Amino acid sequence: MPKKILTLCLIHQHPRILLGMKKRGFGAGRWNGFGGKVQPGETIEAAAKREFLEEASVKVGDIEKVGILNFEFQSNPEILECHIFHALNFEGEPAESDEMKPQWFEVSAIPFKDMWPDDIHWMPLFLAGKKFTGKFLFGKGDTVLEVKLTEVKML
Ligand code: 6OG
Repeated sequence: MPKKILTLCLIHQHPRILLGMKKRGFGAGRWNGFGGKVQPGETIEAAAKREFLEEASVKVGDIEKVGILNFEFQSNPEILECHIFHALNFEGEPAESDEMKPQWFEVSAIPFKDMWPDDIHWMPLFLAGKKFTGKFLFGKGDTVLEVKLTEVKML
């Protein structure tokens, strides 16, 4: 089964969280964290930082891996292995790029209906500072057919 490694990095400074509206490509029209594909020869952490800088002009400092989620699609044999990070500090003012339009949200007003439908499952763990692994199976129209989510102590 082919596998693609992706990063997803979020800044959560309670009570706010930085999300970006994806303007093009996979997941366009949805709010999400920042990230993308890991390039050959690059560590996953380096990819997470590079993508944040490219997409929002934000230089993240310390990042902590908080989740690994496998996304599977009925219509596609390729598995997306998404490494989720919490950025603990950053430099720079979030700015719009060709790919993302960043915006701060109150955590009580996260726009789940305009996000990937897996987010509502794992975001409570993320916001509570928990670590997790899991698997989501998506069917037609990106409906979630199967959810496996486990809290873990270490990643
Ligand atoms: P590019 O391939 O455009 O980066 N991503 C997902 N994020 C969530 N929350 N749910 C999903 O469910 C996702 N699938 C992919 C990973 C794609 C970006 O979108 C994230 C990357 O940050 C299926 O470079």
